[in-house]
Amino acid sequence: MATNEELHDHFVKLYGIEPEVWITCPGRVNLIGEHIDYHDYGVFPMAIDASTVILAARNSTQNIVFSNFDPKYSNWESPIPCPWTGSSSPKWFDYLLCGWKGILDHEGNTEQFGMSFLLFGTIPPSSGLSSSSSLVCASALATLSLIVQGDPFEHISRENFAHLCAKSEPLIGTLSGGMDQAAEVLASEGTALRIDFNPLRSKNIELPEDAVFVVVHSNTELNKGATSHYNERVIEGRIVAQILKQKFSISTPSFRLKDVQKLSGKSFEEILKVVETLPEEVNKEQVIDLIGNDKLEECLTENTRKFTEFKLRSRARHVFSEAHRVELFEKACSEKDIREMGRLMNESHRSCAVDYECSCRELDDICKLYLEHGALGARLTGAGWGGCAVVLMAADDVEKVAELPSLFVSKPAQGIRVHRF
Ligand code: ADP
Ligand code: NG1
Ligand code: MG
Repeated sequence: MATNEELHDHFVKLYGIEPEVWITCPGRVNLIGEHIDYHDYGVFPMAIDASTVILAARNSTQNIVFSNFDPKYSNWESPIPCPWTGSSSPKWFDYLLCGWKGILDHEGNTEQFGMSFLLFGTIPPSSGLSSSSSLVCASALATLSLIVQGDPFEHISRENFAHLCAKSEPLIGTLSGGMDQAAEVLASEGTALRIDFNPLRSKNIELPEDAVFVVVHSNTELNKGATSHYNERVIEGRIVAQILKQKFSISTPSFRLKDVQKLSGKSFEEILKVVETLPEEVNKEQVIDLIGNDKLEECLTENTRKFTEFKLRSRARHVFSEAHRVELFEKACSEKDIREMGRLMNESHRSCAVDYECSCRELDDICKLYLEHGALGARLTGAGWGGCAVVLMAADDVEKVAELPSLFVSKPAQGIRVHRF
């Protein structure tokens, strides 16, 4: 763990100039609402203490330079103008370039300028605690803070900044939703968040005092930018949306399931019944028979055109039932009913594991172990296929899991912030 002084001295030694700004951006743990943000359904995360720090300054060279305090990540450098527009096999610096590009595009008439960044991160990477978005948001705020004077959030609202970061991260190839950037930008210390999309908005939520959330690593990782699992799920959901629009004679260009449900006027219970009539495993030709080639093309992107096999019924069952559980979780939370919160987390994990197939043996085992030791609920958090679980314990029972492996006990942390030297 580097101290603030060490980071400052490292920056000065590396670049021969003083840092101008210090950015701190938290990671997040999602308590419930997995794989539904890209369908615009509301989610329930909180920011965590583990964070990304970026020290940054304009330099007098014509270069953009990124260094990492952790020597396992090599330095990256480019002369300006840097032609970067995205990456299909992202390296660590590509996440910084997403944030940098998002701000320059937003600012419109700002020319590229030489700048030096030093990054130090304590969020376990590829573990569902959203280290990736923390890099994107920290880089965006570092860039913006070098362009504008004073408080950058007087220049752009936190909501618009989070939205901009969410639009920028897909430049590394994932068709992500906006949960992570919103959680990391909008969080207030001491409260979890209910986040809704389109338009982006958030509510601070007090967690029951007797609820303790423990984050546990399954000792497996998944780099989402390097695999196609995540995008496969997004495309499957879009195909379901096209089928349901046809079924309900709905006319909208949107292929997000929340829009389809809203326009159908159906409740969660009603739409879940319709879901049971969908086909389960289909190939590309069968999808074309169902919705036509044009509608399928609307769903696909350059890097997802190669997909040939899709699962529909179980994926849709997960999305609608998970969106419903977020509503029920918020209600249980307001009633301080931690048993019900735990039950919903267990249901969420089951749905992720069985219907969405985004768990893995190690995550299932960790959840089971905690439940056997008195946890009220345990589920994977983030995209899954490895990474972390979040466990709900009654405060009085925490000692029952004292001997078990854990990463940290999580308290809701503060969102992204900037300090000027
Ligand atoms: P996560 O669930 O943590 O967001 P992702 O797969 O989306 O997982 O992103 C992980 C990637 O983010 C890593 O492969 C790495 O490129 C980058 N990353 C995360 N933390 C750091 C760090 N401290 N230093 C450099 N790169 C990092
Ligand atoms: P992680 O696992 O933190 O990369 C991803 C997505 C979220 C959301 C969750 C699943 C990105 C930036 N984040 O999180 O938008 O869809 O998976 O709920 O891709
Ligand atoms: Mg990520």
